[in-house]
Amino acid sequence: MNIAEKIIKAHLVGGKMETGSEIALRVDQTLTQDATGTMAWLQFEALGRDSVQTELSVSYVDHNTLQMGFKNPDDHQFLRTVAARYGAVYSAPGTGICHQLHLENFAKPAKILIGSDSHTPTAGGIGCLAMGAGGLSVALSMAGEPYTISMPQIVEVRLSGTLQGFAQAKDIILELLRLLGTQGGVGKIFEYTGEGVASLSVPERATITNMGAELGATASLFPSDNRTKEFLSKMGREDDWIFLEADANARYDDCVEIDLTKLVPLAAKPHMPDNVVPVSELAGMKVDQVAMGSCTNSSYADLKQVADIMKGKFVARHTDTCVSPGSRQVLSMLMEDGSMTSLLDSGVRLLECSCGPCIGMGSSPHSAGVSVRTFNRNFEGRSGTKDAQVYLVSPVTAAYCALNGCFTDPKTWGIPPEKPQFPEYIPSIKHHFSYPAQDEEERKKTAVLRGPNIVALESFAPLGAELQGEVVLKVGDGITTDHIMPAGAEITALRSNIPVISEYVFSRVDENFVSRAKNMRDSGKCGFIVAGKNYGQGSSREHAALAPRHLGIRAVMALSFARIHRANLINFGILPLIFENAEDYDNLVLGAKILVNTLEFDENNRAAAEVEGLGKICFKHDLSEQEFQLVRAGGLLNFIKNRK
Ligand code: MIC
Ligand code: SF4
Repeated sequence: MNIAEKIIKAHLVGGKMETGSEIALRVDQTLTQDATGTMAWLQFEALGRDSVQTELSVSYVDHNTLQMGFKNPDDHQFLRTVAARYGAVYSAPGTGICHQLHLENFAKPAKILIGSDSHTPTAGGIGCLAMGAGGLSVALSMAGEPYTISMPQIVEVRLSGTLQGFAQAKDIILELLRLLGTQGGVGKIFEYTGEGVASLSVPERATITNMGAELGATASLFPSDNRTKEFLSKMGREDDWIFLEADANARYDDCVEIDLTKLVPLAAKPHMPDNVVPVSELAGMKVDQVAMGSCTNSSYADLKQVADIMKGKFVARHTDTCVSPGSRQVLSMLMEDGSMTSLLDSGVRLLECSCGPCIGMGSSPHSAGVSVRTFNRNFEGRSGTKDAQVYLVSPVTAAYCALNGCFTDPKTWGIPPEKPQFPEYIPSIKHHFSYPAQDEEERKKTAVLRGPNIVALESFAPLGAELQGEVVLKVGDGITTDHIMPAGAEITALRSNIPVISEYVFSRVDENFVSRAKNMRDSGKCGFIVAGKNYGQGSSREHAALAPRHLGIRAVMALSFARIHRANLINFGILPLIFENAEDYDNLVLGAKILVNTLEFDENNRAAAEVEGLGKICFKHDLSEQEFQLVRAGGLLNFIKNRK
């Protein structure tokens, strides 16, 4: 068996391990973050459990840490008290980014982790099968329900040789994105093998597994070997280590080979993570901003290397350069060895240990600015500046951009920096987490505090026999959840208030969408969205399904869907329908009047719609029996309540 099969087998509570068939998995750990976590916790409460049922659940605050009014602080207070009430660990704002913190403090080899964030697979760097999911799916995991997915294909990524020169772990995953594209990982787990694996430390591996999310992959996995043991013991967690490797004769569904010796520094150009070219091709381009950090590249080693390169030199005057360390642990280590002083002396601005600029929480580039980032996403507008041009690179490349004020050819960079040795763990970090009382009776005394920003959940009607309405929006390929439900400081602060955040759905794509959808809904009809390929790629934010559902959207008709978003649509009772004939996508225009008879869905996963003036259009739907029941019930919460 390969590693994925070993972990899945040990957690399988339903279904067969055959590619494509539905499997149910026991969940060991969950993580939530504030932007998706308030909803997840409200949903958990609605499930009526007295305690979380997992080995460990952690509630992180890292996305909306700005406190420019009551909204985010209300969310933080709710998350702190709800964690104490139901038995989760709480990580306060400023402690760090959920994925970096989880890797350092909690992730374990051979466990299953489900997180309400698409970059949860970061923990695959330590040999943990970690998957991103919508908040409601995570709420269910916290309530002790198994997590259901269709059995992915397991793809081997064989790394030969070792990295040379200025190439870094980031360049490995950028190369994979160049080769496979943002849809190349849908329905797949990538498992890393080969001699190159041993040359990579856990944080380097985590950079790679983190950005597997940009391939659309379900998860990415590294073995748990001596490097893993070394990392865990440096983190004071040697006892959490176990050996985990694929069998010598393990089988994989497919194989991709990457020769590490051939890799050069790469960059993803605007506005997609798979738009990858060698950095040398960009030489001469002026850089207005450099931002270092995010859950992809904010480890000690990442930032230490940057500090080593910058030592005694200065950031170009026109290049606004900032760093957000991944955790307090990382920050303390950088302070202790003097690296932080040298970064600050070079002119780097120090931001809080949080997501920050990655999700448009401050440090947006100026209009039309070129921003070079060590992050994982460069979708249009995500930085908070609509016409910014965002490039994704490794920390070393970012450092040279900051010093030179422009992209330069790596051949001119001189001698590559040494790989830093990982310092010893700083035990005081433990004090930054709040651990719940052991005793359930004690926990029950905790009052869950809800400020006005926390708005109660809405309940949705079940699916009727007929869905009648109109196409209220037509979009093309590659629509991301950032297009559907934009991020940024003001909008993300509304994540706990669905009626209000719904006003922003598709606001950057079509400013009349909301009023069209509401008119349709208020006239008692359904809204339909027509979309191209990979609809809903990117973030796990369920608001991209929940808010459209609030606006009366009952089906999305697309050429294909991204995995997590598809699950979110189903969780909130929206039908994901796939065009049987691609030409029908062209024929179905804005305003088309549609009637879907939901009783006519047949066992061959086919559905049909009657379109005025066009006749019958056929759709496929790949809903399992259970998923279909969820949609029928009007969503997962209704389904669970009915089951009771
Ligand atoms: C992101 O990177 O887009 C986010 C913000 O972390 C999201 C979660 C969210 O929207 O809150 C993600 O990737 O899942
Ligand atoms: Fe935070 Fe950015 Fe990572 Fe999302 S991708 S978890 S916003 S750092």
